[in-house]
Amino acid sequence: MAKPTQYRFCVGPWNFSEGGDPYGPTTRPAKTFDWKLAALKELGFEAMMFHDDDAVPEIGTKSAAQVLKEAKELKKRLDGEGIVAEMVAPRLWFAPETIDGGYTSNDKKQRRYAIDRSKQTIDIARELGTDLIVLWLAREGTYLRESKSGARSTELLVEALDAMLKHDKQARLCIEPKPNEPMDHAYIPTIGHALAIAQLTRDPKRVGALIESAHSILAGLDPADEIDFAMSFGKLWSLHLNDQNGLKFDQDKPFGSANLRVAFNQVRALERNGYGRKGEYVAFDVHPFRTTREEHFLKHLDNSKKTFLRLVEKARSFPTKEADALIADRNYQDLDQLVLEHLMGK
Ligand code: XUL
Ligand code: MN
Repeated sequence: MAKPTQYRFCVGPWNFSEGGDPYGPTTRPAKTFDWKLAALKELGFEAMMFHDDDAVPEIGTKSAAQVLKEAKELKKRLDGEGIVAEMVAPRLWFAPETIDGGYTSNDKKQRRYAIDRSKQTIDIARELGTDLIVLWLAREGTYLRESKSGARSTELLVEALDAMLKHDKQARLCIEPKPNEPMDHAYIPTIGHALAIAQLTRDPKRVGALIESAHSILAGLDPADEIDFAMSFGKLWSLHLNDQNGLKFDQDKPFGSANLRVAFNQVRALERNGYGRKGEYVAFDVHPFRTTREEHFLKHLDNSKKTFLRLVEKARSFPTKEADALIADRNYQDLDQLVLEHLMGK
């Protein structure tokens, strides 16, 4: 039997968020990068994930040479703290050039911008010592179905992925699907879509996926099934655990906060497929509740990690023999109760 996985944890600077939402201003003061780095270490996280402009702030105002210089400096800073850069993701939803999407924009100049910025992200990742590029395809979709062609958009997405694969022969592209928000409909809404589009690219082996629990739930799916499916292809290269209370806006709640059983089943899926054995990190893409006081700023991260580790224990101590006997007897009624009793504990 394989040795139990020692999970390693990751978080992004955006997860120390200040409580602003579309209806109101921030509720906590912004923290510096150094503060976040120290906090992450204190909480026992070993890696940080970055958007291109988390790694190099105000990236749009800097020359290519300056961007690489700052990426190098960041790498030194991270090395000094013993923190790994897990991935870099191009932020293709903020700039005026990406108002109509990046790779699938109807404007050719804007598509060019998106591809160039993605290539620069790959260059930053190389400086930071990671080959993992995460693509959350935020605005690659429509507000209005008739405004873009789905067929043409699929072609354009493949062109963009190919351009990135060609730019660097080592880079691995990790698609993070989400079915909606900010768009009405996104073009890569599920893991199935991500893995299918990989097959149309020039190097399918280097196109994989990142599952975010909340995004699967927003697609009406069980994230545990998404994990099993991606891992059957050997293509789950990163993970954003969090929680989501039904089909609403993307909530990024602490892991297990809305549905402990759904969280438990995600952990079981990770365990049975050996997630983490090839060095993959468990990242928590969680945010503090808006009402969170400054002195409780880090609780959502610490609590997500605690819950995850408790659920690992629950997955490892699950009474498998008893469950197997109930399954053989088609006694799903008692199987259901067995799961509940196990989660509730004595
Ligand atoms: C958006 C989301 C992003 C990605 C990285 O819903 O999850 O933060 O994880 O771009
Ligand atoms: Mn995410």
